[in-house]
Amino acid sequence: MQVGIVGLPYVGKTTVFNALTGAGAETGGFSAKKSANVAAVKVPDERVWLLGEKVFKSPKITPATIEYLDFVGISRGSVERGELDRALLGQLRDVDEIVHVVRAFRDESVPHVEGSVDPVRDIESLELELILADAQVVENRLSTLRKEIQAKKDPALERERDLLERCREALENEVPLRELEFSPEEERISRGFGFLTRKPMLIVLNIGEDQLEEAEELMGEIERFTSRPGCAAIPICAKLEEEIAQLEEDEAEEFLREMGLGESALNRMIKASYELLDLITFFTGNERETRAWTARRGTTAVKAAGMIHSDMERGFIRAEVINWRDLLECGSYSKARQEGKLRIEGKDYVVQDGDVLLIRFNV
Ligand SMILES: Nc1nc2c(ncn2[C@@H]2O[C@H](COP(=O)(O)OP(=O)(O)O)[C@@H](O)[C@H]2O)c(=O)[nH]1
Ligand SMILES: [Mg+2]
Repeated sequence: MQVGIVGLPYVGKTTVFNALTGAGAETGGFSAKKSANVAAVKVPDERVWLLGEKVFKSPKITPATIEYLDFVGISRGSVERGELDRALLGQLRDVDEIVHVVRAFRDESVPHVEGSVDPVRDIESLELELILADAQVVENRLSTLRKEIQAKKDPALERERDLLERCREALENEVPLRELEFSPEEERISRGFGFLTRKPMLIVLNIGEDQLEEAEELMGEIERFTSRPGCAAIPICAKLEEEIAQLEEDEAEEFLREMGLGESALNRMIKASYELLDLITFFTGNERETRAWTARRGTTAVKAAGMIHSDMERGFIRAEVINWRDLLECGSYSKARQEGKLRIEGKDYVVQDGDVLLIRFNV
């Protein structure tokens, strides 16, 4: 899974990125480079470690990962001025989710491109840039599509045109595409365009250390954005979390407790991302490797098999399924089987969060 971090310049995008990944990328100052910083983080999930160490006893344990991409700043007018280059936009169109970092911290030494700190205005300006970027894609496709339809009447092309006309109307009214209802076919077509405003968006309100007490109030001020379909928000004190990311695990826990922060930014962001994307985790294991997999809720056993190996999808016979906790209690597959705790499921079985799957297949 890929998550793209966007926002105005100097709002703390790279600081958030460092807090999440511990990558230590350079913060402050306009980055001259056009490409995004990229780093993968392991999804913190004790279940895969428990299964790996106590049940499968495999030398290799592979947690799920999320790749974070830290983009250069987008400011008001960026799209119109053609500042976002093709490669960058292309990269952004491929991400599964957008994290929009919004500045709430006050610090005279850090410039603000709009001259003042105003989260509501900044959320609106960035959203408008994303809307304009999508509108360009829609316009370009519509103009070639019209010619294609003139040359050859094709119902599939007409359906695509109708969809894009609807998109255009929404974007003209500054409505993000997230808010439109698409049929499964429309969803498939729209996915090919990688519309930025169709992607789920997590707003990260970057608050200062001195604003921890005000966090709830500050979140309240942006509620009308965060309560929209496909949106969510969390407050993060990025600068503090960046420092925490440099600490050893037990030191970090101690520090978080002292500051009254509870969970780390990484944990909170990953949880929020999973909820927003409606993701679940399932597991596989044998004597060689224990592994966590991320899938959309509603994924069927045969599709889950396909994530592991295409042969498993093609030759799918059945899945043997057990909840991770039950397997941990039994201690082994053979014990679980003896106790009748392994369920036999067919290819349409909807995989549940925490399932351990053993796929039987034949090719
Ligand atoms: N005081 C304060 N400064 C911050 C905070 N987050 C980021 N900064 C500073 O703001 C500047 C810009 O941060 P950076 O992460 O590079 O922003 P980006 O341009 O959005 O990637 C850096 O000097 C950071 O140290 C914060 O929560 N509080
Ligand atoms: Mg940066």
